[in-house]
Amino acid sequence: MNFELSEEHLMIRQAARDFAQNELKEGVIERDSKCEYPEKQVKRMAELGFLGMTVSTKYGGGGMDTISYALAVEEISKIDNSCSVILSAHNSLACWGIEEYGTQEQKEKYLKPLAIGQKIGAFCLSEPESGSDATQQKTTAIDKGDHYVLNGVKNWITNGLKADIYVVIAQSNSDLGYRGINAFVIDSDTNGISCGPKEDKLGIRSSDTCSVIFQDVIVSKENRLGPEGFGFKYAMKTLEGGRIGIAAQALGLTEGAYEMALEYSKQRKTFGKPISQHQAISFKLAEMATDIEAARLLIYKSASKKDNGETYGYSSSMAKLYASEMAMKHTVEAVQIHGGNGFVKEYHVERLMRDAKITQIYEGTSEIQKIIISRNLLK
Ligand code: COS
Repeated sequence: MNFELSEEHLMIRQAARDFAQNELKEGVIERDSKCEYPEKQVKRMAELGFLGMTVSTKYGGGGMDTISYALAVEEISKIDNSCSVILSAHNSLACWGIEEYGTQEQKEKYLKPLAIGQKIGAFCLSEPESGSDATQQKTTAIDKGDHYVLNGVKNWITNGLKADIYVVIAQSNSDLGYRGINAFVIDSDTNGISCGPKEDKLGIRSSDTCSVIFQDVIVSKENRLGPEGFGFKYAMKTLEGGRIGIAAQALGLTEGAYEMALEYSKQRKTFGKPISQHQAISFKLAEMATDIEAARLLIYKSASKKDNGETYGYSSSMAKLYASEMAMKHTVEAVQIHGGNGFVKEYHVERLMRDAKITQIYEGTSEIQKIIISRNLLK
């Protein structure tokens, strides 16, 4: 058992750390307040190779492993969780499945521009009535011989407004239940596709989350990903990997909050000594550090299983469950350690606390992770 990161991993971590500190920190409070999309910062992520970092080099990607990806998401999430979710959704939810299940033509046409960040990808699965129970797709993709016609509404789509390419899950034959569901790769400017307004959210406020509406959208058969009826499994496999990214996001933002709380507690004095010297505070710090380490081990283990070609869905659900729960708990504590200052935007911790909440919700709520984990135990 080796707990050491390789030289290459350390270099990637340092590059992501430098990028986050030097290029994301400035303006992060304003972007969050104004819900301003980080246009310039996303362009830089493309230039630095973070978009498409996990795509094979033969399609123009970085050819990096999942540990590298988790490290990049972790570092960026210490500062800017809107950027980290843009990166995470692009790599895990859009690129991964196209590379894994797409045809050569689909990879040439769609994966290559995604891999270099020339185009942005989004994953359209959730619907107003189908989130946790993803089998209940109401968006239809009716087979018309040489093409499908899509109708329906997708909700909570990260990168929805900015994406050039959508991966879309839709029901083609409701009599077959989940076996009638298909996955498609579609240009976002296809006739009949439109977006709802950008959602005004509690956290990750500068990322663009919106609904995507499909109205008589004609999609060629060549755009179906995987065999007929594979869409539900395509979505489930995609989410298995996506959860490693969300877990890494939860880890990174908790570390960000913890580091600030630790520093603050050494500076701030009450009753004649730094508050870190009061057991009420030092115990909180000890719990934070322990949970951060435990989450890190779960995440890296899950990433390592994925890289080694092992089954990892159970392990990525555990990592996401643990990391997102501790993120919520400890970002609240980090605000508490900062006292009144923690409630003020300029101290950054309140933003991380707001950002933490979504990690317990997207790509499967904590309750869904418990279903997946317990089913695995009981099968
Ligand atoms: N990978 C591959 N196949 C999977 C799978 C996975 N992770 N999870 C389920 N499947 C397959 C099953 O093997 C089954 O196929 P077969 O009948 O051919 O064996 C099929 O999908 C249906 O499986 P199951 O009966 O377990 O489906 P359920 O709908 O009952 O599963 C859960 C329930 C909650 C476990 C499943 O729907 C799930 O993981 N949902 C996640 C939803 C989610 O995260 N939503 C948030 C979306 S935010 S983008």
